[in-house]
Amino acid sequence: MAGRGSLPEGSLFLGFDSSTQSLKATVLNNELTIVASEIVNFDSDLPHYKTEGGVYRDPADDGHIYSPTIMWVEALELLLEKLKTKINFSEVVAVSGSGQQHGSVYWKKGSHPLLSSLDPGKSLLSQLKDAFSTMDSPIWMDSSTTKQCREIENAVGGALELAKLTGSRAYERFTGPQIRKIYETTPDIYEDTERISLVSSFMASILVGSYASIDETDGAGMNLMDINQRTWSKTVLEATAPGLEGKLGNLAPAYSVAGRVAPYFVQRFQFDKNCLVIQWSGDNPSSLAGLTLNTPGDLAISLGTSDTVFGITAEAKPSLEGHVFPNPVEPDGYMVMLCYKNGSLTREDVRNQCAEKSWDVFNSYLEKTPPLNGGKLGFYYKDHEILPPLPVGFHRYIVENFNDVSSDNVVEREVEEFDPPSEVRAIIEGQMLSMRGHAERFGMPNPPKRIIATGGASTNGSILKSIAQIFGCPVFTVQRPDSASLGAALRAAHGWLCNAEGSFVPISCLYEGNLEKTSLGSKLVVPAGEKEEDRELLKKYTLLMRKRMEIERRLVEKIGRA
Ligand code: XUL
Repeated sequence: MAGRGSLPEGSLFLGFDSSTQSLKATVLNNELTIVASEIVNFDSDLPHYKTEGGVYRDPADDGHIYSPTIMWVEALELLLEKLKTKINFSEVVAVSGSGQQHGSVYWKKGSHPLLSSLDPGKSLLSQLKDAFSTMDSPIWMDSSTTKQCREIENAVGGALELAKLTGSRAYERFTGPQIRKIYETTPDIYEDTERISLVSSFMASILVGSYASIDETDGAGMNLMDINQRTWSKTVLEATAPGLEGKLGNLAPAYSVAGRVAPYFVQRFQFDKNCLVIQWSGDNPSSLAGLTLNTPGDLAISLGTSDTVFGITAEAKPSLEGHVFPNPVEPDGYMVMLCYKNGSLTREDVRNQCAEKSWDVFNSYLEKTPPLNGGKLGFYYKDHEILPPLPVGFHRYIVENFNDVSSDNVVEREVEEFDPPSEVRAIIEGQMLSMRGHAERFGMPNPPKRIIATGGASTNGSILKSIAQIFGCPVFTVQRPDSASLGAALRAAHGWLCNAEGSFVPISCLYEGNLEKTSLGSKLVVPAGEKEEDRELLKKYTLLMRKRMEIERRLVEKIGRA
């Protein structure tokens, strides 16, 4: 079997992450050590787009959130310019990337010749600015397609049927409902589109100078792909929009080769002409690879613009909650995932309102308030939430009598506000209790063997301590919180190796027995509490979690999106 030595001496592997707020790159050498990283922040590095957090919010269409497609093109060019000073592109033997999941790009009829003959004397921006049938890319934060979701579910026999077919019931941010909205509301744009890419396959298309396939993992975030066959589902395609299959192209496994890097990049940035572009995938799937998640009892929690919880499983058992995607690095396996829209931006909002706009103050409040927060439970939705499907709003309750865990008399009363330290603890405990409650309901490991935390907020020790107490398991972190671009660089190496071997090779071949010497190793940051008082605390959190799920269900019945 191939070993780590199979990666050629002196070679580099480049991984991108085209996310909501930025485009990042991580470069690994053949020892799988990070040798460079770089970032373009959309708001501050490309201020002329006037995005906030990388997005536009449409005041005229509630929940409609999108990004300017061309900004991602300009960001790629700028990132390569910045990276040029740090690495020699001619040493890169494979490139891959991850994209925010579900976002889509609409190539205008007649654009392929443009894409396949880019002039290295001119910028990408100047050549691709007219290549799209709409300049607006719907992204994962959008929640304006509830109507289309119900239409698609009804057409295939209900939400559970759609979940069984595609791995998820219809979600507003998923690409199928987004495409249907475009088809219904702006049919001329739909008609004028020759190819629909995901953010992932869009960036790969630019790099190979031709339309790249959608990879099977990110493709499962569209409500269009048959999760068992890994082909487009004719039933759902028909329920979504006419003539769709022709606009989607083929699907491909995440570890396969999308093509060689286009001459544009060879001439303008001195890439080697044999440099392989490995299929790009979604950011959560790439994180799964970067975290080297391979044990079914492990859960990953990513705390970023979105918060996600994910793990791996051998079988696809979709339900009305959560998502099943193919595992990007294991052809027969699956990944399971939950996604929350109110992640870092909402934590930041509470920080700004209650903790003097300072993470230090925020953390000191978290440290000085007791676990369980005296029964204070908060629901904080700065944006319309995905899980549960609740609208913008903050809801606060005080749960009483839960100190006696055997009591049936646990009651809550709604209150207007909490004192600032309690508010800080309430948002963190609330987010984690929701993750635990939904993860258990979706059949994820309970308790997990361990949690690996990643994303920006995974550097916050106070938050990690709460995670360990609420889930009752040890918490690990990785060296860099940006596991998506790291995972993409690792997938570039994996794709390169599979290509060199002529067939699929397990990704662990790249690091087996050596993980700790690479940039991929994880370290224990909060051990599981073993004392009697820790067990008591966990029982009380379990009770509080059940109460929270009950209140949440009532809120959904009252004000949730149907
Ligand atoms: C996953 C999701 C988000 C985006 C963030 O389903 O919508 O996590 O991938 O980039």
